[in-house]
Amino acid sequence: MASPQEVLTASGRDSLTDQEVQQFHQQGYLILRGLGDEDLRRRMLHVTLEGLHRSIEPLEFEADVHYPGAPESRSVAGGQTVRRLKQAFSRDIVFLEWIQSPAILNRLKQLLGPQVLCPLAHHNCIMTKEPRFSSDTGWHQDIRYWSFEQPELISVWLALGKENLHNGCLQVIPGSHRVQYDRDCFDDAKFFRADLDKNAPVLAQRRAVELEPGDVLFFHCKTLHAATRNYSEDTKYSVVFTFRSSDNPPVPGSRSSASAELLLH
Ligand SMILES: O=C(O)CCC(=O)C(=O)O
Repeated sequence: MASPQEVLTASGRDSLTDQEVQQFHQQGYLILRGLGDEDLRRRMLHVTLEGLHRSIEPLEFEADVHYPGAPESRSVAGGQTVRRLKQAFSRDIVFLEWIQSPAILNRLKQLLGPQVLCPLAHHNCIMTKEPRFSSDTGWHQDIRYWSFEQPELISVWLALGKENLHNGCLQVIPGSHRVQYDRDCFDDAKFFRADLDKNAPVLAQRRAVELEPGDVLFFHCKTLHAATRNYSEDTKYSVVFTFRSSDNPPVPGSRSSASAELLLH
């Protein structure tokens, strides 16, 4: 469970307090309660359910990732279970409205600087976690496959419904974004190894990011995080985007530079 000091309530403000800014920099994540505008949240959920119902591409399937618990291929039982509705921005204007709302953009500016961009190459999706055929995502840092001049990006995660340990909420390691871990702490796929004795004290610090509908998590691209499969009866839905400052461009020729970016106003 997140401790009370880590849980802050938006309380009508459209900015972070100094304490919240400091907390983000120290912990590498920040939970903000009730930040998602209720009308926008409902519209995003509607677009999500519609996208699933009509199988609107591009989709990522659980079977594509080969994580523990995932169906072996798209053709076996559960093989058509969707893991992500990709390209969220191309699905409905509501996602742009959400990230451009002062509640989000003002806070990002406080953390990243006056000019904020949203790379479309990363996240830009709705994560769906189905009860029966979802998978375990191992401990990792999102920056592992991203290429920017500096490892300084922030992801914003909006809970469209409840998120808890039972349905596979995110878990994070506070302060891990400030630590340089040895290369051998990670496996070949750059997952932080849970089977390694020397990683045990790090993983013992895990915190569950339990969210109510409309709660938002800001987290740093080097923050170690993981999530289990969904053990509940209901699907979990979360909207995720990533942001950078204008002085931290993607490395030319990398996958991070291969897609357009939104300059936010
Ligand atoms: O919800 C999950 O299973 C984890 C998602 C995640 O960590 C990611 O996509 O980077």
